[in-house]
Amino acid sequence: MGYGFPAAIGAKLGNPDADVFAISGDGGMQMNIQEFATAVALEIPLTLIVLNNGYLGNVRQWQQMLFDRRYSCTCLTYRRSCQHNCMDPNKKCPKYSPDFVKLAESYDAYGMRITDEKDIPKAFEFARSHKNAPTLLEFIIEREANVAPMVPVGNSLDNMIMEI
Ligand SMILES: Cc1ncc(C[n+]2csc(CCOP(=O)(O)OP(=O)(O)O)c2C)c(N)n1
Ligand SMILES: [Mg+2]
Repeated sequence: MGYGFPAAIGAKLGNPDADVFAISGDGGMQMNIQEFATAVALEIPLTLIVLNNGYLGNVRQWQQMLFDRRYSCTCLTYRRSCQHNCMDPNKKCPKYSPDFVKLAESYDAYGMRITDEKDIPKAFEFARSHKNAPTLLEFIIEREANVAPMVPVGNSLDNMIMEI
């Protein structure tokens, strides 16, 4: 986590003629978000693709599948005043936490939020049009979508779950 953005800066510096894309979750993106300062200062046109499910999803998936959906420290829209045993990821949640578009713009970079598949081509055109600063494309995705394979806690690779 957090490796993609700085690695993409290095990739673009080493290959200035290549189009460089970094793909990250919303949690991973925040682990080195300060590298916006570097990319903006060096006028590096990267495309940052953030898949935003509002969770540290990989860990939430364990809690969901193996611990009866007892979510702990994985919901990125959690607030202290939330119901302790919240089971509804969409109920009264803050809409954006953080607002990645504002965050990108606050660094003098570009940002766009995509909530509809039909806007994907427009989003990449938006990114491609910027030649002197990074563009963050925030894709809002299904909150509780899961991924395979996964290794259950305390198990060996032999017990990997291959299908969700
Ligand atoms: C530096 C670091 N800290 C913690 C982890 C453990 N970890 C693996 S996936 C994950 C959550 C990732 O969340 P996000 O980036 O939002 O992606 P998602 O799983 O939601 O798609 C965590 C905390 C890690 N891999 N690397
Ligand atoms: Mg996530």
